Amino acid sequence: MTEGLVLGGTNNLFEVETDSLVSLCRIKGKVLKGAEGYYNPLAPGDRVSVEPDAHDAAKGMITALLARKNHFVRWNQKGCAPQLLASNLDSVVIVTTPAEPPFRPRFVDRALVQAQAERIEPVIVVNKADLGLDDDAEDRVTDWERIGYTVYRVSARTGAGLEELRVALAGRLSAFVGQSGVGKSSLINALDPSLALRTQAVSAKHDRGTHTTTKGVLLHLAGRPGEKRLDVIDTPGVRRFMLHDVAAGSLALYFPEMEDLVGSCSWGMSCSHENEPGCKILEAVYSGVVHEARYESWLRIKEEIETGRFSD
Ligand SMILES: Nc1nc2c(ncn2[C@@H]2O[C@H](COP(=O)(O)OP(=O)(O)O)[C@@H](O)[C@H]2O)c(=O)[nH]1
Ligand SMILES: [Mg+2]
Ligand SMILES: [Zn+2]
Repeated sequence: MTEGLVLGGTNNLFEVETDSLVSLCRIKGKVLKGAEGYYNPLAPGDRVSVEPDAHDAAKGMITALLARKNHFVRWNQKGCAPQLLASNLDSVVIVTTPAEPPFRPRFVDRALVQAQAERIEPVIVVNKADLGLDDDAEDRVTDWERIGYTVYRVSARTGAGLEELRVALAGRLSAFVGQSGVGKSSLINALDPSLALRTQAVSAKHDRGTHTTTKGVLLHLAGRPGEKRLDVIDTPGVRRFMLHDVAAGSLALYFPEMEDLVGSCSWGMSCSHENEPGCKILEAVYSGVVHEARYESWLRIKEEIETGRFSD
């Protein structure tokens, strides 16, 4: 029995790395203990026990899932189940763009909440900075920085900002998440030019990227000489990021600028923060401590959790 790292896979066939050998593995038996209830049983970053095939070193059987440190999940509405995007992360890199596809700050706000709920450090990457940020994008990016998030403004195309990002990710396992076409694969390529991931032009017709990455994959990127390597997971582009396992009542705890106000409203913990007099969160919105757009994100996510319907 050897311990292996899941690099990728679909259905019941997974690429598992043991030492430096990658083998194609199936799950032994019908269910993998600890992996029940998800859209997919395993994600890149998972650690598993592998029984090597006695006759073929390129094959094996997955016999057990080792305990996860954390997992990054989104609700898959079509599949009606939580979808594992990556496991055992040190950081979630939330990639967004000022344009092409259009700036979607609410996607970022949602992914921030999910990362926060899993206690995984989020990092925001504004790719395609070469296209320029308009006032609206600049305003939201500045606000994320103000409330304590780290934001990197980069361009996979020109290479701007990539040095700092690479240094920040060295020695860590990070998952790149974002809508299709924001440049996740391009960024991963640019961080290590020896890789040749497939990137495709944003389809002009739909003004969003075509799905070139249909499954997640874990890649080891070489750092500069003397630098630690970067382990990154390229995740499939998701159009909608719905939350999983976050209760409406605790949502404000995952908004750092609201967190400390929870419980201090006149109506205490029963305040809905929507119209009550003496609501400290509404007061914070009026005084600018909470950005109106962030409050709007909070409202919509709360509505989504309460109704089960995506609201954007
Ligand atoms: N202008 C500009 N285009 C970029 C940049 N990074 C990626 N792209 C383009 O955006 C498109 C989608 O990139 P891709 O990496 O496939 O996105 P993914 O779906 O998130 O993996 C491709 O046409 C890339 O050439 C960038 O920094 N600036
Ligand atoms: Mg891609
Ligand atoms: Zn309140």
